[in-house]
Amino acid sequence: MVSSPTSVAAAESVGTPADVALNLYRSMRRMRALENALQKVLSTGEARFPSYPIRGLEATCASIGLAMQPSDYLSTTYRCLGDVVAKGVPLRGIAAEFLGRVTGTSKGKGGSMHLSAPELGLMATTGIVGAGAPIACGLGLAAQLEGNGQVAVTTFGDGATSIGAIAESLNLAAIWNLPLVFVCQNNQWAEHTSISDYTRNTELTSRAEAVGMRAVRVDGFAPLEIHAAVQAAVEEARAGQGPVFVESVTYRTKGHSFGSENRYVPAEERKAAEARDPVVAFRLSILQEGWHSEDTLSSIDADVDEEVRDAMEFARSSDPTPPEEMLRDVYGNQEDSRR
Ligand SMILES: Cc1ncc(C[n+]2csc(CCOP(=O)(O)OP(=O)(O)O)c2C)c(N)n1
Repeated sequence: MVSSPTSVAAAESVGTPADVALNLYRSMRRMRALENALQKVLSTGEARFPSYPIRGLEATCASIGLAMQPSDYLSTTYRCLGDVVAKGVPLRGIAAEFLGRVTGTSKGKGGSMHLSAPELGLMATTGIVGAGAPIACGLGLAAQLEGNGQVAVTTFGDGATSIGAIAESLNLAAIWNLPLVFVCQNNQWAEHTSISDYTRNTELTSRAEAVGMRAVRVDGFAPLEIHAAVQAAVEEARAGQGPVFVESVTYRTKGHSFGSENRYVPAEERKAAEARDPVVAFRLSILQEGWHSEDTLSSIDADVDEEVRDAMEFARSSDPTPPEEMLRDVYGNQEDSRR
């Protein structure tokens, strides 16, 4: 059964549906444009780095940004581009990190899978499937002990819900009533394995409900619905009412990583998802609802394209991270840790 959000009141607190729609659109458009620019760098061979496409997930990612305060904590995965953009990390720092430049968020030595910007609440980006959840439990516990109203959000794929770390984190968060929101970006594939091939029960909300946590399942192609659910979950967590699990059902329309083939994905399924492209479809529905004009949306598109052009130029003109940087900020480097 698809459960619905218990409250959409929180969504109204950030403006009218037209305001929310515009903010979501801008955020989704920024992700799309940056991803396109980074993919171009890979296609032309200008640079090489691991890249995990977020195409199709933009609405889910954008909802996080609107719901979180800058001081709230986020832990995310290697498929992090959208989450990181949504969290408010400047595009210049993201582009530079992907390209391995000293001006990147992690001085260019983390790369595309290891961005972090603690000053903006982006605490961890990890390539270990499911590892963001126990980190988020720690962040949630810290927030609870500090009592300053901070909330932790963690995002992960559907496959991660079959990892022990997620099961343990859900239980811990529930029993400790942590201010924590679990956002499952259910793109229906775990690398080469489809969801129905690795679990009998594909209603992932049941994983959270089993430990007594409120869980909601939303359509990953419906930006306002996702936003309302995530916003309500964050508000609940902030109010001390405990953790919430949000499952957003979307679809991965590209290969697992840049350059990997996806012939194993049923073509008709992929085509159906492509036809629902959240960025394109949402732009159309904003116009159809009469919320904003073509001029307004085109002006956002132009601003975003310029912002991405500037970010890529900034990254390209920054110095590559030198090898000697690799041993700095390393835990075992005593000289460095004393500074
Ligand atoms: C602990 C661990 N096991 C296995 C892997 C290899 N691996 C990398 S991505 C991936 C699929 C994860 O699928 P999902 O959680 O659905 O996330 P998605 O990539 O679809 O966003 C796997 C198994 C890993 N990185 N970490």
